[in-house]
Amino acid sequence: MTPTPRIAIGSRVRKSPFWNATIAAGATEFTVYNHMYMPTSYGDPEAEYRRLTETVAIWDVAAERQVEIAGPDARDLTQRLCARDIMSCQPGRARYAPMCDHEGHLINDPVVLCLDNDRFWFSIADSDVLLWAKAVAGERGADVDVFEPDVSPLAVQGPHAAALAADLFGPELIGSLGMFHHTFVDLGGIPVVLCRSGWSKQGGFEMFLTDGSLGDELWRRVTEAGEKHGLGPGTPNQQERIESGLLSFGSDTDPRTDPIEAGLGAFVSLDMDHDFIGRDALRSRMADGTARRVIVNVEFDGDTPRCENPWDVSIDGHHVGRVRNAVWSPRMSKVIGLALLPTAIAGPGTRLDVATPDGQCTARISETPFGTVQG
Ligand code: THG
Repeated sequence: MTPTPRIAIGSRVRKSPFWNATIAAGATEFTVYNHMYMPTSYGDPEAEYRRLTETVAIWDVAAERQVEIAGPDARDLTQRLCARDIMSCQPGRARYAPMCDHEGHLINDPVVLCLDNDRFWFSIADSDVLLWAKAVAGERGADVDVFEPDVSPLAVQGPHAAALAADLFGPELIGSLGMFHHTFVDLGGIPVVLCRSGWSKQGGFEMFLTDGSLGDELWRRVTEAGEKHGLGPGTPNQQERIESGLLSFGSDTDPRTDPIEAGLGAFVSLDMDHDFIGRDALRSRMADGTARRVIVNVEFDGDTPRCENPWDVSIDGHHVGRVRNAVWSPRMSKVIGLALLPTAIAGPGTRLDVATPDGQCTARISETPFGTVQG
């Protein structure tokens, strides 16, 4: 058997402040995300899924790097960069805000935190938003600073996350912190911005550590407090997020996917008066029906290998699109996945032939969200 290749660890790709802690906790696999290493496994996917859905997991998501925009024009520039209304976003609130290029293609889907009326953080998915934001600011002559602050998110996700957070930060604070609300807190000398957010539908919080030298200390505090809540290590979880319908930019999407095709229509403020990059292109794509594709849920009839490259999908021998992700779903007890297909054929029930590296297999388009109707 050919050996599985390994990714070399070196100084060009940045390490998270939680790197040592994740290695000590037994991380076995990393990916490279925003030019940083990010853990993707601790070697026991079943235990990690159970922790996330039944108790609480701690995730190193420092690779969700921050881009700060600060200064008199910060709100205007942030709005220009985001396809969702930012003008009405108040300090202490955050918004999941897709970003487009001038052709209306999705280029990132950050969580945007409004820290103050003239200060925003883009907590980014895997693409170079810092360069893009600097270029747009420079070309527009915007009166802002655009830079990367010393900020590293650490997530706790799962049904016991709120009880854990209450132990750490106090029940009053946690009781009053709504979804996508955030606040500056000092955790016994560790400065964090605490936000109720995270890339799962299990509930949870993200602690944006604002002093990268305190990574080990924050990890230790959280894991000690988490012991009685059943906390253990985990990572952004492909099984749960596909079951729950959360987008993975760059994995589910290709370079020409627009946010409507990606299922983010609810987070795009197309009718807003304020202009944003890609608004006109998106409006005309919508008007002439050229938003021709959509990401659909699929259910496979049997097992599949790991989806390391997109798999061609055909119907009656005609190529129609690609499956971009497939995982075993504990909730559905079958392999489920996501495919980018023409809208015209994307109705639930449509049968698909999928070419995997192990051979042809069959699948059907299922409902969104998964499990809502039995077909
Ligand atoms: N947390 C932070 N930064 C991030 C992510 C995160 N940056 C990259 C990546 N994740 C961005 N992707 C998402 C995708 C979905 C959501 C958050 C980040 C999300 N969606 C909810 C939903 O779709 O139901 C709620 C959206 C809403 O109501 O506005 O939470 O996880 N810091």
